[in-house]
Amino acid sequence: RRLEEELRVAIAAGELTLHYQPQFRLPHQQLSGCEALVRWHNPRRGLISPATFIPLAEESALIVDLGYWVMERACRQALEWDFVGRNLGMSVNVSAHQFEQPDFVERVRTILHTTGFPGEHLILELTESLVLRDISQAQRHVNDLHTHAIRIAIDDFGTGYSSLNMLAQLPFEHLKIDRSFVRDLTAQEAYAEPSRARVLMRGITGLAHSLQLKVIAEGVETDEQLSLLQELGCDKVQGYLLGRPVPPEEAAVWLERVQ
Ligand code: G
Ligand code: G
Ligand code: MN
Ligand code: NA
Repeated sequence: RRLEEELRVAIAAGELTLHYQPQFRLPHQQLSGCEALVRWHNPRRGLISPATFIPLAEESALIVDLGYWVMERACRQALEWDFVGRNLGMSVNVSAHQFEQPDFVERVRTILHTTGFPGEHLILELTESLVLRDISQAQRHVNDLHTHAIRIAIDDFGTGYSSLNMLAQLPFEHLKIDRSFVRDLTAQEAYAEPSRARVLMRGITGLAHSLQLKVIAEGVETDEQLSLLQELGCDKVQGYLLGRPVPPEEAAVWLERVQ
């Protein structure tokens, strides 16, 4: 309750910032874009993780305002970094509550209009649990987003229980493999079965490609994971190995890695 109140004030007071984590295309590891990740610097509490305050914001209408704030900020940043001229994509997370607003697409369109950022450089990351709550609304929103050339990624793929159902009904562009799968590829624990994890990963990429979807793996932390993912047909990668989420002033390190 109190934290929620503080978060409301924080948005207005400009205490939220965005960090950006690079994404790379395989096999040559060219930069393909980045994901915007929100951070909250509270003067009293210090840095508060989104893992703490996003779920809190999701309990109220706050997540909606926060979501549009992030989207607009990320679009402006991408323009500043010349994502259009360099053909890069900006990925932004969208919460269930935000996506379910009847005027969702309208608000996104307004952001594109006021910032001047073209929809073809925007990728919205939706978690799979959200989209199935109202499949026909989701289909309408996805179709409307496509008329603005906005692409959609299913985030945390494989962790929900209705992944395949969703793949059947919604035409997305990207499938983002949850990092638990990436971890399992090279897991050393006694209970782990990396060989099964690899078969599963190859199956998922094959399935995705048959549906014309690109596969992006998140949470890539080691060279071994990276080369396995490449071998198993993954199209893009994101993770600490290739770049942590950083504030905009530190993004120059990877922004120059464009071919
Ligand atoms: O960046 P980090 O790993 O700390 O993020 C923790 C969680 O918060 C992740 O699940 C991530 O998707 C989520 N998150 C980060 N930024 C945003 C945002 O702008 N909007 C939403 N809805 N979730 C976010
Ligand atoms: O759920 P979502 O994919 O939006 O979450 C992104 C979160 O994953 C961010 O909070 C980011 O900090 C975190 N993250 C990014 N790369 C890695 C990684 O290589 N390992 C781990 N453990 N977390 C990562
Ligand atoms: Mn995400
Ligand atoms: Na994820």
